[in-house]
Amino acid sequence: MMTMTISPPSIPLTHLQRYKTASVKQGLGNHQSIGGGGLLVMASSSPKNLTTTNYLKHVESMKSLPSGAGKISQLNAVILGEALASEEDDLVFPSDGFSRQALVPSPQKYLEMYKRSIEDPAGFWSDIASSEFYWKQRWGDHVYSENLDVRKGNIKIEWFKGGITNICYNCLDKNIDAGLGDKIALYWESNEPGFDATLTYSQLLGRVCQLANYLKSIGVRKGDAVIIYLPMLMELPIAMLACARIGAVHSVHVSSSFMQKRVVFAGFSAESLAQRIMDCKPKVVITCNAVKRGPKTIALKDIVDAALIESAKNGTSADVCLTYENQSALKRESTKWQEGRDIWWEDVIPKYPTTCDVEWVDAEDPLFLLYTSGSTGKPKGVLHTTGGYMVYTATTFKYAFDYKESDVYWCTADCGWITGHSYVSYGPMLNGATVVVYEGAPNYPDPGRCWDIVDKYKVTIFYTAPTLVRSLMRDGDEYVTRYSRKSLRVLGSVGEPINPSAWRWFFNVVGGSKCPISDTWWQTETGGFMITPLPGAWPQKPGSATFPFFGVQPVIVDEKGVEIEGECSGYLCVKSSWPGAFRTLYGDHERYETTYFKPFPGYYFTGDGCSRDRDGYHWLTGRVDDVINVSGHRIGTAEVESALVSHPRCAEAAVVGVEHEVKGQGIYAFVTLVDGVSYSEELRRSLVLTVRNQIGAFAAPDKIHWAPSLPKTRSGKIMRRILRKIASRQLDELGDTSTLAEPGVVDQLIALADC
Ligand code: 6R9
Repeated sequence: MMTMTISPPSIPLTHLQRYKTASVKQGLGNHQSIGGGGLLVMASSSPKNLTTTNYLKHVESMKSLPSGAGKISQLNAVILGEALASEEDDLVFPSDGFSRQALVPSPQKYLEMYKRSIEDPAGFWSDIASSEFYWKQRWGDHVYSENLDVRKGNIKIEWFKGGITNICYNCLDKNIDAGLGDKIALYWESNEPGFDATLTYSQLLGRVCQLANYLKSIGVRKGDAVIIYLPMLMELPIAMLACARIGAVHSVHVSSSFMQKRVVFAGFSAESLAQRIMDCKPKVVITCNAVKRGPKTIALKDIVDAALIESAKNGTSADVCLTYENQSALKRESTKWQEGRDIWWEDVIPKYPTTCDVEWVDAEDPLFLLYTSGSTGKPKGVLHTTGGYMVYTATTFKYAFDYKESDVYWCTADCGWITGHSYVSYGPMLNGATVVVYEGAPNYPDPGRCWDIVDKYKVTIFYTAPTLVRSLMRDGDEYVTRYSRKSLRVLGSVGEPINPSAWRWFFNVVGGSKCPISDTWWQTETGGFMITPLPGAWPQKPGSATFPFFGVQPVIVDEKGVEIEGECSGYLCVKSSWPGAFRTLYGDHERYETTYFKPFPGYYFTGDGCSRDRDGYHWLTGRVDDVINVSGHRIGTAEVESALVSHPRCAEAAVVGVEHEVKGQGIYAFVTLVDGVSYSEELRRSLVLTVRNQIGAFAAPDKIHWAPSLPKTRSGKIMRRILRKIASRQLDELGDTSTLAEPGVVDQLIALADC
């Protein structure tokens, strides 16, 4: 086995220690590891070359669970419809009624499907791909081919190669052909109550085609990159679908964050946008002049202008900046304009025809790039391709939310996040769903806005992030209970571990104890859900993402990369590929292999810690690398540090994550000033502003801790373990400080903790 290239910190066993898990079965016993060999598979319809079925053990515990409900003698269990009255209640069974109508109504049914998906992935996925999607031409002999083992050569993942399709066609034309033309595709709700709009599937197709025709007219071709920097207007999914229709590769950037409540604007800064423009060299940037978030107006185009100036200095400029006039936020007269480059959307797009031929693409042609933080300063351009992503997002959406044609679905994510790609746009639309898109802030004009929207559109599936749940929970139940919410059927959570008390509040108060919660664990890299409840199939435990989705083999390994069985805690990896997996990091396949496949050869390494309890349930314990998860946004500590040290008065900085009541994790920065500079409130503000300007508001440190010097080893490595303990004030757990070059530094830091 290759030597490890990471030195992960020890994983806290918080979940196993903190949460009592009701046992429905004795421990999983002595499983035999089947080792970590990656498979080089060229699969047609033959099963994977597996010698044992031990890999299914982690789901087998479910065999002993009652199928569907019935009053269970199990202590601490409730059935949908009953409130989780105490902290001791830790199993929520689907009711008979819910299970009866569910796509997967029992653990047995899940096991049967899951087993097939693992033993015969080619058969399982090709059955779905051919029955539920349109292919201009079927894929070749191999449904998939993969190598996830760096020891056996380059990492490669391909699904449905040779298959010719188009995801926009599958989202729109195919649904319209099936009779859904007059069904509402998008309900759009403005920041200002009372302003809204709708588009049916046929109308949406018309809008998409107009933009697609325009893009073609300015020379955008298959494979060209298009940067989209739009808030949650209908034009955002329209722009994504238009790119997909003509085979262009979209790259959407967060322009606002629904998830953060108090921070009204939390988008990327001009500098980070410039960095992405330089990386993917788009022909066109699509934006709007401004957006309103709550009472505040944000001039988005100013940010794009600044980014384009910055990128031009480095030799990359976009020829066209297509700008939507968002009239409720800013009139065109007040918008700064560069003649020749800037074009008003409303002036040109409506003139183009409402039909546009589809560019048929290979399943393995790129669909989009999405930048995400890594543990170095440079963001990673995660690349997803077309066919596998299409099949995977649609299928995960359908099963994890137990989708029905009559559902009205609302996901609060911004499309600049992977959640907005997979579960605002593609997954739901591939299923012909009706989707709510909300432009504004969740607490505007007051913290009841979400439930006002739920009632207005009769939302049945509501999917959000724990950070929002926690912040609404703090505002009090009255804002929720004054609305009926009786349409709600299924709730969902994503972005970070949901703590059991937020889960309970979401379940009891928001869902009135009648809605299961799908706590979906997944990543930008995975394209779609990986570990998630199937709401009618098995009981949920507040705070656990439960069991793997079809085709996903999660394994927990120790620091040597050896699989651990049964009740355990370790690093979460995935064995073998799934259709929605990312294929590379744009322009840097080597970094792709190094980051994700070298730490534990034979596996995809997720960067997350995970515990598995004795019932086989998975509990995600957070990132184990140098990435902080703030309100569901991944921020590399190195990114924040490099922004801080760019300040002329900052000599050195070290950033760690700390627990934060609302945001999940907060950013805590230790800052060493240049010699002779003394600390002041003004300097603190100026440092925070530097980070806001360079990365974005969401990355602004919550705390600056003045540090005359930082605790380092003799080889000069900052000991973050100690900084984390100081940041969380766990001063009696500092551990061994003897390897520090200057142990006295620690006392100095503690003394300055509250300055
Ligand atoms: C979809 C998304 C991925 C990281 C991931 C993990 C955390 C996401 C979670 C969760 C526990 C969940 N995460 N969902 N942790 N339970 N249900 O969030 O993608 O922005 O790439 O972040 O978020 O740490 O590794 P992305």
